[in-house]
Amino acid sequence: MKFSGSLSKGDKEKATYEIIGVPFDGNAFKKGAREGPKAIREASRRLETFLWHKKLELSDLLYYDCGDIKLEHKTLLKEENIAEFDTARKKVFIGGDHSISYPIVKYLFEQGEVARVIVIDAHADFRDSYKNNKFSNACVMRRIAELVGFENIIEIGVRSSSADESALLNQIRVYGAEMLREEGVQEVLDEIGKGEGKTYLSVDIDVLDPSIARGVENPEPCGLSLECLLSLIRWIIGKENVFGSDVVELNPRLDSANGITSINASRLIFEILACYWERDNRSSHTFSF
Ligand SMILES: [Mn+2]
Repeated sequence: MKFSGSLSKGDKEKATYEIIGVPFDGNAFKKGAREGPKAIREASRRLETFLWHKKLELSDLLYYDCGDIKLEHKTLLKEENIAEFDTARKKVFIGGDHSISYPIVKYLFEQGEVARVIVIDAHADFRDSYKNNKFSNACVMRRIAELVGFENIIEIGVRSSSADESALLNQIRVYGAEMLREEGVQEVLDEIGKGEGKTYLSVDIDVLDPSIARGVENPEPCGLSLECLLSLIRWIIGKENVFGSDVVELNPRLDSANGITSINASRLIFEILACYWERDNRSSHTFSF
């Protein structure tokens, strides 16, 4: 099953954007995120194909769902897996646990397609090692910061880290969940300012409040509303030169019976694709709902 609105295989050359599933949870503690891409594709078909707030049909956006990267259960995602995709098309990767972001960013960074990384996540993910695994999903932003430079990392929505991690966070830019709540989203966005060069955007679905995103390995209280998250996405993709993005950490085994976390994740992917399209096709951007 393809993500709702995908071009058919016969028309895939018309695609401007690509969706790629990464069914991998080898670096997560609780397993199940490998089933994320399938659950998100199924959930995408439960939503209308007409984006009411943007007056766009999904089919207007011209994207192709390439399916999943073939990975054995314990095989790490490698840069070679990413290399088979054409870097001319903007991408959305569907995880998978958060550790998938590292090989993706590493490959794109080495191709000159990433200069700065913005992550929207409840957790800092800044441990040097977790349970003897330096590539754990709990270490992913530390590894990425070491790769692209601490000064090129922005974390938004964070509300959890260890004390050791916290001591290092002054080397990157962090806009915590309470800051978004107290100062307002727009004020925080103004403070972030526009970056230079290409940006990679990683969205951990656990940044949402657990009441609307139960299907995650590490739910963290006091999270963002979906409206807040969508505003962040609109601003970031509207202002930054975002070449690639991912939506990670959905674990359908832990989701509510009505699959609301999968629904919210697919709604988020609709927004990312529509924002790519608006940036490329509309001269002015609106950030209202
Ligand atoms: Mn997280």
